[in-house]
Amino acid sequence: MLFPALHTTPDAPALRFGDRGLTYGHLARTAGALAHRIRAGVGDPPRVAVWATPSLETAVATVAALLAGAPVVPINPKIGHRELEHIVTDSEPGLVLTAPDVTLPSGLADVPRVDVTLADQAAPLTDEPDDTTPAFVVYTSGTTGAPKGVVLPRRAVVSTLDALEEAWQWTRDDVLVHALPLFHVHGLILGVLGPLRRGGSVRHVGRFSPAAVARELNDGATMMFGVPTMYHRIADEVTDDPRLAAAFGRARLLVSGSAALPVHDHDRITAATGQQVVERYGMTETLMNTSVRADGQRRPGSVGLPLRGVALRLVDDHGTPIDAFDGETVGEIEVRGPNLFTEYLNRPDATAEAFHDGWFRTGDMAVRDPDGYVRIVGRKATDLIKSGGYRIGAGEIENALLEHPGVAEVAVTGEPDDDLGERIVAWVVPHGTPPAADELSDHVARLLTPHKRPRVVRYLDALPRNDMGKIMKRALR
Ligand code: MCA
Ligand code: AMP
Repeated sequence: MLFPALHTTPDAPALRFGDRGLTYGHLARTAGALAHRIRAGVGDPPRVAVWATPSLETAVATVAALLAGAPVVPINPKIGHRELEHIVTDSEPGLVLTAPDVTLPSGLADVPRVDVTLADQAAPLTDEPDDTTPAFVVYTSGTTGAPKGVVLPRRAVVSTLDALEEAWQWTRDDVLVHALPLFHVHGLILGVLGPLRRGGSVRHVGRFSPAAVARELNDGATMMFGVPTMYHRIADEVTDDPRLAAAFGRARLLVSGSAALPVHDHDRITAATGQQVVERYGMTETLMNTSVRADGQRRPGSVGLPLRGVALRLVDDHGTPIDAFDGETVGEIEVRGPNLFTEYLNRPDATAEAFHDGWFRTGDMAVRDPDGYVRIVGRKATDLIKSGGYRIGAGEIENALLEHPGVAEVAVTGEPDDDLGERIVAWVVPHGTPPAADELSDHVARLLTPHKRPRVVRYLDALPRNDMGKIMKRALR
């Protein structure tokens, strides 16, 4: 059973989005009724798309689909038409679940729509499927090509959330606050299903601002989840605002993930609030791998120890395991455990390539301290960019830009950015008169999604290439 509190504590608060909330009893009835509709309507394969606005309806739709045993494909509500077409064709959802007031894009016109209503109708909960059943298909970028659908079984969700219960001493008394998008692992699986599995509650504040999060921390919230960009903005503001700093000082736990939180931001937050932010490290394919424990030593720049059930090793360039715990020897992180995905949907080739002797190759480079603490020092692939905590492949942006008539050649790179971690830069050899930077940026936003748009466009007469004709991206930096 994924969410025991649906059966045991009907009067306890479960979800709050702005000023709308649901108790566990109300959630059980609403999601129970929706689960019956999903089972009756979904067909085969039984996947459902969820139009993942930051709303109660998204949370209810997700819980209902999980109760029904229909894997959820969360869709970014700002998605562009090319990316949507790919996801719909690849995942073949039998239904799309959405809040009632939404106009869906034409790319979903052929998928039967079910409006999620919060009417308090009585419906018995269905029997839940077993642990190997897929719970989610989450689309995430690779270095080349279109995003891949990561198939996550229920077992992965359960094992990750229960390992975090232990690491963070996470209980039903915790009230989580965040402003994360609900179409990725961080906001949806950790940030909504996490509290529901514990029997606690989540308050989503909508658009992120330090003030909105602080209001909830002053009003009983105990934990915050965020990406480093959010903590960077918090660090900027708490430094000059003692009242804001006091609100963050009140939290039981501030957790950062999805990208590295720079030591400078750790230090500024600690100086102003007395809090030491806890970092955890995960991936769409692996859910959570490591974390600093609530009762463990906080060490800025470190993502802590492997979580319960997770085996982690470092390997060298030849794939040979590295024994060193010396804080110096760098290797690629490989992981194994019940937290892992089962496959990339429709991509046996990519699935096979992602594993090495049964271990998942993360592409993240790290060192281990003598006490086992893991420190991530970089990534193997320069063509994966992390901007605002979103993973973005250079290749998909290059392909999108090449569709613009004003672009003859292009290379996309990530450049250090204080706020976003990395910003997307497009190096363009124009075809005729160079198009305005905004035009190229809007082109990518329309085709793919706004967070994949280049923030900087630089024009060149030619791209640097080696003797084989391959673009030398390092020469662009
Ligand atoms: C901007 N906008 C546009 C355009 N430009 N819309 C259309 N066309 C354009 N050209 C819109 C955006 O959609 C957005 O709307 C608003 O204008 C501001 O956009 P932007 O500047 O991109 O926002 P930002 O200030 O850069 O956002 C920072 C952020 C965001 C809030 C931190 O990056 C964010 O939410 N990041 C979270 C990423 C995340 O959850 N990653 C988890 C991956 P609006 O504001 O209305 O949206 S899962 C994972 O990584 C693993 C498992 C893990 O370890 O967690
Ligand atoms: P995604 O698949 O979008 O979930 O991105 C996963 C990637 O985010 C990982 O492979 C890491 O490169 C990065 N990541 C997640 N958490 C952290 C962290 N705490 N520190 C550094 N990198 C992180």
